[in-house]
Parts: sequence; C-alpha cells; structure tokens
Amino acid sequence: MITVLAGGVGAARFLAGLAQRVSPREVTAICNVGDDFEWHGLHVSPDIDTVIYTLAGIEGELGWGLRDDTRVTLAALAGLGAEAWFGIGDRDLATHLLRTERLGAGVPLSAVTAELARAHGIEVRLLPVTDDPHPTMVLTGEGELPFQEYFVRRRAQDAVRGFRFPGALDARHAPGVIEALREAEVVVIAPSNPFVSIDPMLQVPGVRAALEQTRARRVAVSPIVGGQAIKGPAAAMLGALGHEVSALGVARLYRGLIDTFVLDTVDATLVPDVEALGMRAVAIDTMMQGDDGRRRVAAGVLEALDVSPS
Ligand code: FO1
Repeated sequence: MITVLAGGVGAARFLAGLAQRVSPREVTAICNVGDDFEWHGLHVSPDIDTVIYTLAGIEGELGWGLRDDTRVTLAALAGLGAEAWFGIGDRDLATHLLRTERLGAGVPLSAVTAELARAHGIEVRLLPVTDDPHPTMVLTGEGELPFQEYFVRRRAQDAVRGFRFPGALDARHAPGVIEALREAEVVVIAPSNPFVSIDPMLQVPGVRAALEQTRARRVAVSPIVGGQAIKGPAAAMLGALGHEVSALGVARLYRGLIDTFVLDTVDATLVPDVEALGMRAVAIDTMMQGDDGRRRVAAGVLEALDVSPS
C-alpha cells in the first residue's frame, strides 16, 4: 500500500498521477480537513473535494471546484446582500448539500467522504485525517483568522505569524488513518504546503508518531521549486516564519519524518545540504503539467524509492 498525506491542489495532482502508475486500490490518501468551514450552513471540505474532483478528472481550471461550473446561486446570494466571497459553483453545491445532509444524519465525515468518492468512481481510498472538528486558524497582524478568511477573503495578503489548531487535542484520527501509516510500504508527503496542509494532520494525536515509527519508506516531495511555491502561500509563509525559502527550508521541517526528500532539478545544488540533514535527496523534474507531468512525477518519486511502478 502507498499512503499519501495530501492537502491542496499539488497533492491532488500528484495523486492523480500516482493512481495512473499503480493500481488505485493500492493507494490511500489521508486528507487535511483544516480548510473545512461552514458556508451558508453547508459543510465545505475543500481539500477532500479537490482530491475527489481531480482524481475524477473534473476539477476546475485553478485546481479546485468543478470544471465549467456556473455561479448563478452565488450571484443570487450576493443579490440578497449575503456573503459571496467564497466561490462555490452551482454543481459544486450538490456536494456540499449532500455532505451536510449526511453529516446532519450522524454519518461521520470519513463515511460521507467514501460515499462521495464512490459516487465519482474513485478507487483510491480517501480518509479525512479526523472526523472531528480540526480547523486551522492563521495568526496574522490583523489577529487570528479562520483559514478561508485568510486565504480567500483576504487573498493571503496578511503576514503570517503562526497557526493555532484549537481542535487538535480532541481530534481523534479517523478510522484507518494510523493503520494506513503503519502498514504502508511507502508513505508520501505530497507537494503540499507544510504549514497549512501537512502540519495540521501531524497535529492530530498519534499521527506524527505513526509516521515516525512506520517501517514504510517515507518520502516528501518539495512544494518549493527555485525558491517559489508552484501554487499558494507556502513560500511567503516560510519567509514570514523565519525559514529559508527553499526546498532545503522545507526539508528541515520534515527532519525525522522522512528518509528521502524529492526536490526539483533546478534545486539540484541543494542535494548535499539536504543529505546533511540525514536523509537521501533526489532531484527530478517535479513540474506536473497535465496528465503526463503528473504521471512522470509520480513515477519519479517511486523510482527515487526504488519502487517499480506496476
Ligand atoms: N480558493 C480561492 O482562492 N477562491 C475561491 O473562491 C475558492 C472557492 C473554493 C470553492 C470550493 C473549494 O473546494 C475550494 C475553493 N477554493 C477557493 C480553494 C480553497 O480555498 C482551498 O482551501 C485551497 O485550495 C487550499 O487547499
């Protein structure tokens, strides 16, 4: 089994490539729920939906939401003077209506996620890291903001001073999460934001320990290439929090959690410094343009671990 810690668009793209290189039934994705929030009474799980839609090949052009979706409902909400800063499309609404209905019936998020994945014909097993509330709060100069307020409403313009995970101590790892880490042959930390996609999952009691103790070959893919994030605020966050804004800065964050770090060929000069941290470093082309790119990166990561794709 290959277990992937996944959050955000880069992770979803990597998973889509991986599921084309190995049998999807061999893959388990543990998904971040820190971006989840209530939108007009509906429970939205952006990182889970981004993975489902991308694996189904129907994601929007920016990597989230649904391709060619419309925003008639959103415009009608705005017309009523209601909040409309978070761009939920009309077809995407169906997912949130169904998820909210099922959660309201007492069905846990993990079961609802499995139902939604099955409805899209997804064979990769998708597990939220927890079924409990586990929001990411972003500490900024403007005070503490819920993740989507920081990221979407305020366009990630606030300088980040830190994060708080008010639900972490009470969050129970969802069924299958610890086993998926302990029993995997390979665990991949996907090319996701280390602070708001990966760390929230490590904050759930038991998850970090399972990753530290697993016998799996553990690899992370750098989300930073040439000092830039491919997408999102990871580079700005690294800088704002005093880390080196580079693949090496990310490798330092994962010290003790991984045995191999995959970085992009443009950062090949950093290989010795990463290896000085006590992990292997492998430089490959990590750009995931289109399906070929996603498949190539997935194959490159498996090769870096001497795992031959089936
Ligand atoms: N990201 C934005 O930057 N603007 C949006 O209007 C927006 C809407 C949206 C709707 C559904 C969904 O599943 C994701 C959406 N995202 C949007 C992305 C979301 O903010 C995610 O949390 C990020 O992709 C980070 O994981």
